[in-house]
Amino acid sequence: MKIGFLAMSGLRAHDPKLLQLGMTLPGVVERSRVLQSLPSLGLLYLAAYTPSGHDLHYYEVEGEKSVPADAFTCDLVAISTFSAQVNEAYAVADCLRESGVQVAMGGLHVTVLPEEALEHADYVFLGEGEKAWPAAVDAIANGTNDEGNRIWKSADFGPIDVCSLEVPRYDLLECRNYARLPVQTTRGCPWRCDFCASNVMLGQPYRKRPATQVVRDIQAAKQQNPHVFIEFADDNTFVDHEWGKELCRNLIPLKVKWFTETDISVADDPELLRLMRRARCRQLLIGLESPDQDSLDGIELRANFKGQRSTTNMDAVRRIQSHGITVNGCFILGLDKQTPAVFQEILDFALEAPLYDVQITVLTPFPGTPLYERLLQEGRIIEPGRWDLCTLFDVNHIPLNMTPDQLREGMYWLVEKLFSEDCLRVRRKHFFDQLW
Ligand code: B12
Ligand code: SF4
Repeated sequence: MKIGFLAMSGLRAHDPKLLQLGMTLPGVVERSRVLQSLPSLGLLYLAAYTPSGHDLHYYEVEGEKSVPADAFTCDLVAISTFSAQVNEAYAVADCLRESGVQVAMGGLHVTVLPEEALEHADYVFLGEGEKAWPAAVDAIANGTNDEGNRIWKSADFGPIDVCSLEVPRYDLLECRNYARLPVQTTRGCPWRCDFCASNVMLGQPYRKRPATQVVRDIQAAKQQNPHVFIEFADDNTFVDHEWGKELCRNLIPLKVKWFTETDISVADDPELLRLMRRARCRQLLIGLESPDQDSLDGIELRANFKGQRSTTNMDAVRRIQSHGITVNGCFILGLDKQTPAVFQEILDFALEAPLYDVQITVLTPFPGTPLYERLLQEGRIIEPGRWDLCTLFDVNHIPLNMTPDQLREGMYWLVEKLFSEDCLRVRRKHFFDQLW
């Protein structure tokens, strides 16, 4: 069969004022350029797990109108979904199916809402695809999918062993010149933040890959671009500090720069930070969520991890940055305990720490999360089912201690302050000064 792997690329946001601001603010433009250019690791894994003998192609599209003609000549197209782009993905799927192409959909959104996806896809996959996908491809190709099985559940095929994953098929990216490529070192996260969409589908504990296999994948990525920057597509890389040190020791000889997401506990371990620096870690993205203790208490449901760390977050950021690793501190706007004072408090934190990079997002009720269920029950989702608003930048809930308009206005104000030339200079100058 000719099989296409179709990624919906580009970032999503609808709020017109925010978009207008984003076009002009250097900090925002810089980061979104970087983010636009990452291929879908999930699809590259699926390609690696496709049984041999099929003709494989990777496509990136921004919407229905940009689907390349070649995709319409496939027998089967696999599409990966996030909530924010799912309506566009459904439109693309409808279009392909009208032309006789079979469509398989998987990923976070359809894992939570498979019935919705069945309206648009021939096959819907729930959870990780490494075992279900090859079985389905065989059944479709050999005409043995007799019972017309349309829903394929990862759970029916046993756990995925991340210690022996195939190399993602970076070679399918061919001549597209990606400056950054994703590599995975871990799957999942031991914590359970009530708003987090990442681990709603994994259904398996936090898993770490052997460092040697991560090295193998980076080498494969380097074959596409010897100067590639690696983005670890993890939720929380350095939970296990000893494993993290081993990983870094293995990364040092590769001389490759990298970025990852992790929790603030890395700051407790100077040896780990030194090794990360030697291994060329350029930035850690860390969910600080809010500068005040009240808002953080209770948002992590297992051990109140974020509430417990709140008072030491600023020192922790400083310790990490003093090792020459920049921190991208993420804050969520619209948490239940936040009042309109939070916008100024975030600005103060960012300037005082100071944070090299800052990411602010709006509290987003992603389907399948505890937050979504709670807000729905409380009648606080403004437009339930508006998945296109799950961008992390569009307000679709009623906060407790401010109005949706106050939340929007506060966000505009904060974006303008945080990403202005002046503020960027202050935040970044300190980082470089302390290195000398
Ligand atoms: C790296 C990353 C990005 C990258 C690359 C995205 C990409 N093209 O894949 C960039 C920076 C571009 C990005 C952008 C966005 N992201 Co993002 N991103 C991530 C991150 C950190 C890792 C994703 C990843 O690579 N995982 C590793 C791979 C191996 O796993 P996977 O993709 O889930 O694929 C597996 C299964 O899902 C399944 N599968 C997936 N697709 C299919 C299809 C078929 C047919 C089958 C059989 C199986 C299958 O099999 C795969 C292998 O096991 C996740 C966090 C997370 N844990 O998912 C957030 C995350 C996915 N992102 C999120 C969001 C909101 C976005 C944006 C919408 C933000 C925005 N405003 O634009 C955009 C949307 C991008 C787009 N155009 O669709 C949310 C999505 C929540 C949701 N329910 O929708 C997440 C969960 C972050 C969060 N905690 O909120 N993202
Ligand atoms: S620490 Fe991060 S990845 Fe882990 S559950 Fe919380 S938000 Fe999700």
